[in-house]
Amino acid sequence: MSSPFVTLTADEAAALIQNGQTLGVSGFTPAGAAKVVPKALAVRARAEHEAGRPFKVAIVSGASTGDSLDGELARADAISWRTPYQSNKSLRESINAGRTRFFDMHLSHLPQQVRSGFLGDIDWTIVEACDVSPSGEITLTTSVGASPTFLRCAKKIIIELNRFHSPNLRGFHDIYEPQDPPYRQPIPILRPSDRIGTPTVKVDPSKIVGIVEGNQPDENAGFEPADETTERIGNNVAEFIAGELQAGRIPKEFLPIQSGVGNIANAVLGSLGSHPGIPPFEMYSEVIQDSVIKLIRSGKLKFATGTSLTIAKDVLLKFYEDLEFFRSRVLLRPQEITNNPEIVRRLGIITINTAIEVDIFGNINSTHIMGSNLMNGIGGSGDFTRNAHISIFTCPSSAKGGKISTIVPLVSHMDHSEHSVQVVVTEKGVADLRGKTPNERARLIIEKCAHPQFHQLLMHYYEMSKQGQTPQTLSRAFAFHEQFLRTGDMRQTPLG
Ligand code: 0RQ
Repeated sequence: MSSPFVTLTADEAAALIQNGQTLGVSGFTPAGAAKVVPKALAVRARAEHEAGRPFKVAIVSGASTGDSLDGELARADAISWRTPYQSNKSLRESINAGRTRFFDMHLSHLPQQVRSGFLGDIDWTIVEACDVSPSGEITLTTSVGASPTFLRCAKKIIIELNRFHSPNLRGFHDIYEPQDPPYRQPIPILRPSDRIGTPTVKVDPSKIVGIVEGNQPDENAGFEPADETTERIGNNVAEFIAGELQAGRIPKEFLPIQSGVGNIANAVLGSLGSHPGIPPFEMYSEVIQDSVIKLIRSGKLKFATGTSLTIAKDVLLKFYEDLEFFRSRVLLRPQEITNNPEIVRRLGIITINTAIEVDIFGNINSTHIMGSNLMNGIGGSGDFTRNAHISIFTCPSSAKGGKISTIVPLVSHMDHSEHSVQVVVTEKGVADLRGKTPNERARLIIEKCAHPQFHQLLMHYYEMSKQGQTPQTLSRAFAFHEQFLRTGDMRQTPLG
């Protein structure tokens, strides 16, 4: 059947979008992100600016996107405000310079906040798809993110039909949008592999203004091979989990794993895969990375569900070659479902996320450098951590060539409080904080996780503060950070 939809060029689609409008875009990481229309929109924004006219749009996505979206639009100074997560250098600069308003939020919250109108109207949604039926059934590509909600709530829809992706992806998505309170029902996922929704997103076809055809791979950056530090962190996590299993604190049937994004997360999964004390397992996570695909092929991972398939181009091409092998082993869901607190708590997920810094009481900063500058955002780490069976945070014990201690007296920004954080792991060791008082936590974190270069300084701080339930010397709590900002090195921090 021929398509009833108008075909547009990327420039024609971009010309429809007006200054001041809000766009809900597909993408969770660069996987499945809209690519060609945002790039054309950046060109349009530059032309408008040159003509002396204002042109900025608001961007709401699933999470981060690719450089064609966040990067091009930020460099064109075309993003008025942005939520909920980003990881693009140009956009980060624009946010930290105050040119783009950014507010962070837990990723599971986003779709409900959009539906409730907290973020205003969504004028357009631009969603990447691998197939659109004449009746408006959309098969998404390598991510689901918040696209089902954008597609339902937006006034108008532009589809990027990306021929790079296999049209046979139909069946890899499980689309389910919960009803909003007070009509919400229990979400009926009892096992990671349960399917509860539909394979496609059904929209009112009259809202589809046009289809832009393209053929572009996702713009995922590859991973660094595991180095000594990330490998040690990975091994420490695997040893800890294997020990918990042996001690009976994780049931013998094992529990699903969630793992964040990045090089450390990739190395941790590699270590879990090769540890003989860890049985074949399942993942209930948000991002499915390269290492996950490797583990599925090896048989160590039985099933993985997430909201994005964030894998390198060559890994994705091989995935498409073996699509039938993966059909029963990989499932993509909306971020509202992968990150849903109800399900995380019900399934008893073991969560593993990354910190920028950790304080001696177990509070975590995942988002800010030296208290002020945004790195990426909280992502799904809060959704998972707060509701985990066991919540683990990892980071190297030092950063910037040893000049920064990631273990500090008090975090310079707090994303996850000591009440949600159970285990801290660096390449030096594991601090199991469960059942420990703040005083016990402080000694344990310094002893097990801090870099030896900072042991003495941290112990000095702890000893000089030793009073009350949570010992703290308020006037020196940020002495490490102040010293870094003054000299570029925390190692000679004066504590007085
Ligand atoms: O700097 O980029 O200049 O080299 O921060 O650090 O060690 O390379 O680690 O890439 O895994 O990122 C927390 C940011 C870690 C990430 C964070 C500097 C360091 C380096 C990056 P360079 P690494 P990663 C999943 C769930 C969000 C929360 C989460 C993240 C750069 O994992 O955004 O897990 N997480 N969400 O040198 C100054 C410190 C530093 C520091 C590191 N203490 N002070 N700089 N760096 N520690 C995400 C989703 O939901 C989609």
